[in-house]
Amino acid sequence: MADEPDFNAARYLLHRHLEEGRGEHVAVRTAAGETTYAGLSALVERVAAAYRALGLRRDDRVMLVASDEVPMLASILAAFHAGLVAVPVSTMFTGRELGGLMADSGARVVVCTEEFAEAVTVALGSAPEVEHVVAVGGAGPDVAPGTLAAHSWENLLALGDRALGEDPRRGALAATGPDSWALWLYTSGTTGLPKAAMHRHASIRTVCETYAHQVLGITPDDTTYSVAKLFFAYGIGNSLFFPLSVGATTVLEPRRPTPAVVHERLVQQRPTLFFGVPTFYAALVASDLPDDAFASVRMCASAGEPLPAPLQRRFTERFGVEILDGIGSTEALHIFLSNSPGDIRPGTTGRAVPGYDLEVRRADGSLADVDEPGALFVRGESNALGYWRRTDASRQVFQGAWLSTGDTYVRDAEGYHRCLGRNSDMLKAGGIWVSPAEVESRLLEHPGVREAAVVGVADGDGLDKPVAVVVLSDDAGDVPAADLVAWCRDGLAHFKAPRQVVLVDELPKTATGKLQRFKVRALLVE
Ligand code: 3SK
Repeated sequence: MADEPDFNAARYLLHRHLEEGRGEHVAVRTAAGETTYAGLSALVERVAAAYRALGLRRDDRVMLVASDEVPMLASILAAFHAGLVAVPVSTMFTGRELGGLMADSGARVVVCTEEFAEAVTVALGSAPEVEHVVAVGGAGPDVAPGTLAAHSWENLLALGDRALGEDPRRGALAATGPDSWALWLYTSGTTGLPKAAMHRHASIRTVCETYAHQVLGITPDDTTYSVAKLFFAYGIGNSLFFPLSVGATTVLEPRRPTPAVVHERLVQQRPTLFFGVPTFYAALVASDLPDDAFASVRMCASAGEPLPAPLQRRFTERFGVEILDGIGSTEALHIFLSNSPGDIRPGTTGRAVPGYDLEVRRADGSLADVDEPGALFVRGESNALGYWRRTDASRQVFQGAWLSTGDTYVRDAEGYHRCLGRNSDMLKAGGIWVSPAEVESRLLEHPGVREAAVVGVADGDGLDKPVAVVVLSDDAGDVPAADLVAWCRDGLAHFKAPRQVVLVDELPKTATGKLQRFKVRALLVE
């Protein structure tokens, strides 16, 4: 890409549509109304100018703890526009978990919507480098006087207007290149500890031009709707990058997705592309939504964890729309292996997305044969640059141009891939990484717990959920299993908490005292 010195994702996704005559096309639809490409472009310029007026410089981080609404979308695009790094983080984290990410990222600005003000207040206690907090909506976080500057969203926009009035160059697009940092996304995948995968401006274009354009065949006439939120790699692709890359429309919904909420959006906004995860498709099949609820949708996509074939069949029989199952990763930014329209093999994750190369490797690094299980590696232009401040983990996962996905796969003679599970103990719940070690250490903080082991156990739909097996301390007395579930929900993001705690007298171990997780799993499925 040496022949392309300038590339800015905000221009690619947004401003260029004005030059190409799509300024009046609707970019975003919410329950509250519509925003055109021209309106969004002007808003992004104001926010970018405000960031500069706050003193932010190239590559400074802007953390977003926000629900899916226009300010969240505009804040991300404004970070790209101004040459800053957008760091959207999960709104499911506790204040303590968020504080760890804030401190790790070195963010100078945090933008937060009102629902998360309390968690951000706690988080700020461990993040002394944050200088500005922007509150969207009602009351913002509690900020001790003299520690940092608190702004409302309206004040930020007014600051942007003043900055633009004084010097219009404050609104100029930063002279970024394809390799400039654009986006850091925290993931617990592969090694269990949250770490920021650092993505370039060019990677954003890559995921659009590969999966979105060549597999989904997205066009300006599409309207996208994703139950995965913007802070996920899956969600930011579905709800921001893909629709805006072609001048289409995105539907944003700030509320937690439930079948009823999704139904409202389906009826009111008539999306044509729907993005879900297997757990959510299972909830939709179990819901009382009318069979024509998906009438406007031409294609559904699924990722996060393998979609069981019976669930896929039940969904399509009931709602009349096909689901394309695929797999991506935060490190690869989006989906690199997927089924395609007209070429769906239920129970498989399909074939390599055009633009990506896949290898199934044996433990010694040689290529596995057809039908022989091995570790899945992917090579593609959207692979992250590495993890921020995690050299060991980066070297383990990013191996030259290849990325170790951490998944065990088998490929058949026609190139269709089937997931056999993880190479490690990590598990996914509802498509989100859960580190058993993190849940176990929360359980061990309980005064009544002596030992704990957490594993994934398939539910009735064949989807893994965390379940804990616990040995109580001798003097613990009566500790009900439900109290231990509540203890985890108190101290961890809810999706990480075990759905069930089973009390046992001892954990299965080897002669040398090593936990035998396969035996723990066997205990639970007996
Ligand atoms: O988990 C996945 O399959 C996925 C898909 C797209 C983007 C990010 C992720 C983690």
